[in-house]
Amino acid sequence: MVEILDRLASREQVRTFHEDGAVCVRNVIDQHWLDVLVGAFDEAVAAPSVFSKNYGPEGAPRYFTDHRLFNRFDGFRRFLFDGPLPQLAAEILGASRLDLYDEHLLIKEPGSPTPTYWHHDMPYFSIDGYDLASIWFSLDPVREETGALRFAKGSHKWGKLFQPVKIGLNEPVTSFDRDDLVAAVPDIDGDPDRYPTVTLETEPGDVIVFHGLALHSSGPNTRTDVSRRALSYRFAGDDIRWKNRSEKPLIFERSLNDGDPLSLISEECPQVWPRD
Ligand SMILES: O=C(O)CCC(=O)C(=O)O
Repeated sequence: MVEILDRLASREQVRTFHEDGAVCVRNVIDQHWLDVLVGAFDEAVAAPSVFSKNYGPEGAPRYFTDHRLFNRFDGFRRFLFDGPLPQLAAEILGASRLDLYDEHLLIKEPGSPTPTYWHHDMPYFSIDGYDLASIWFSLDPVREETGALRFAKGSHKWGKLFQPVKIGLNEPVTSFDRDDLVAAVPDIDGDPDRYPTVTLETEPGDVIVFHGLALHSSGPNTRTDVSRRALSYRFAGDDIRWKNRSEKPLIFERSLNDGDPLSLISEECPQVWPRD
């Protein structure tokens, strides 16, 4: 384990992540990095990749998403390798090494009517293991009415993998062939006593760290004057290995064999912690 002198997460925040599956850490990204990212977001929106999508209905303000940013845009590259997020993820996971699995841009434009339906991330990804943390943040202040993330507390410890859904539609993604997927996410909103939730509203600079098995959702962006420009990094820790879940991985051009380490595709999944 690399010794970290200036820690970014308190013991209490680490405990909250492991107990609830999600924690908000305030003021992690400084103004310099936020300015870099504003420019990088503009460049990414202007040059979508083959993986970009609009999750929302045609003609409505978009729920625009894309992946694979660091090797196309210098601002994202610098932020990934020189910014604070890998250290934060390593502290919270207690990881000795982290590889990037995915970068996910998620913009709910002003007035975007599209919610993010309840899901957890692990079954969408071509990996197995437990040490997977996502770090989500927005360049804009995020409130419940603009699409703040909600989490089902403790759901990462339910020991279940739920059927992936198209997150703007709540329809099953049919290409997955896992036999250990439990049919559907339960009705979390319909039974708040059984499924307590937490909504995490953020300011620019705040980040939410959540476990790859934590169920989460968000509402539409009901404000017509504010965007919700968000980015979610997926950091894979010590026990994560490749696992084929469908004919073709969702956000990769090629596959590995089950059990392979991500270091075999370090161009797409570079080591981000420890830093060289
Ligand atoms: O931004 C959202 O509303 C959803 C984010 C999400 O599902 C994720 O980061 O895994």
